[in-house]
Amino acid sequence: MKAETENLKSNFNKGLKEVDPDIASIINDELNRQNEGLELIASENLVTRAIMEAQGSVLTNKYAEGYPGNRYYGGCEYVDKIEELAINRGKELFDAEHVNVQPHSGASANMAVYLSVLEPGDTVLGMKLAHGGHLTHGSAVNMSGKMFEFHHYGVKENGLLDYDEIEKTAKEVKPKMVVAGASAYPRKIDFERLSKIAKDVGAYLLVDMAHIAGLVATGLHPNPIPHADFVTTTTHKTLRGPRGGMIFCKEEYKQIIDKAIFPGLQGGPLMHVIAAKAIALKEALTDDFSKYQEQVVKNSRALAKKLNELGYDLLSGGTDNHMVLVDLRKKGLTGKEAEELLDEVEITVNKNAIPNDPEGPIVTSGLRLGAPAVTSRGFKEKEMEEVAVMIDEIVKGRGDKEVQDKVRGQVKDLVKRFPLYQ
Ligand code: DSN
Repeated sequence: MKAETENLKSNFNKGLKEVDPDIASIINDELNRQNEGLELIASENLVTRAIMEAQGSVLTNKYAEGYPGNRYYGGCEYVDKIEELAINRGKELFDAEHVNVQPHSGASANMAVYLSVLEPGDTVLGMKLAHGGHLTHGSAVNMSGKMFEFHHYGVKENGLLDYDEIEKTAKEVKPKMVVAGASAYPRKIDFERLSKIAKDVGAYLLVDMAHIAGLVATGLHPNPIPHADFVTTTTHKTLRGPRGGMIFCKEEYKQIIDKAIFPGLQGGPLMHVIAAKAIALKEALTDDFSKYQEQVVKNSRALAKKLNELGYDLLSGGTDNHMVLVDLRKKGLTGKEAEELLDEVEITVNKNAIPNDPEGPIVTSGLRLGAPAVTSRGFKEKEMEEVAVMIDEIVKGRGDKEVQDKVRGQVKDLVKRFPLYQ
């Protein structure tokens, strides 16, 4: 028994490779995939070593149900300091009165907001998933759609939000809450107008700024916080932090939001993730981060422009943010086919529905491309143009092994010039 205990304890200071070579080897494969491929998924990014270090720290051992200074566990003096830093940095970065940094994800952040002021069966108006909204904005297969009576707005044929239509629908259905924000919308969103629409019908406004949080933090997209009752975000997209969520609100809603997260929806906060969020927020307050976000938008625009020149239809004709939505119908292949073809040459993208898509959600007629991750590794406009040409070659030369080998080689050469984690 004693020998067994000693054995167990001796594992404590061993490295991953020794304790679990299977997992170590798979992580290494994933590292190589990230290093050697072109990451164009619009919702992904590449975090700094400091963020990864905090996530892999002893903070993972600590329970801290409650909030700083008011916990249900002892030994919280250090995690309190960490959470306070995260809160203060979040408030400073987004000019917010209150922030809750505990949501495990954007999905739980949204659910907590619903639970804070809505009753089951209440009417809510959000953006259609098939037009760029999010699963948690009332999709029938999601808890939000099952618990509340969601009505939906979408985009016009030209891919732009139709604010008059949203206003008309709001007047008809009289929602208790309007949900704004999108997972696939390449243009600026007029939060001021949406706030007016919501106020006129006596509804709360929730803005989910998950995709554009990094742009908002650096003034490249108007900040929804002055216009909305609640603003949610993930921390891992343009904001370039660890995977997780946050909720911003006015001081008057602080108590109900904090209660909705804990004890309403979640138990113990993930303190290692909150530390990593605090680091990401500190990084986001720097000039370097502003320059990075400016480059994200320039890169996304360069990609859009080149694809356009190569004959691709883009939703809304271009982009104001970090993403480009491609309508592939004219090119004679589906989103699923394009995603798979590009995957084979280490270009990672995701298929995406276009408004009124003739294909179902598993196949789709579009692609969503994003600049955040490749910009993190140092790509500029010139490289984005090269990427557009590679995508076009793969689409045009589908089934041609020579073309595939050539582009695979080009991807290798390109990423070698911009090494990532070494
Ligand atoms: N927000 C989704 C995305 O944009 O990929 C994930 O839930």
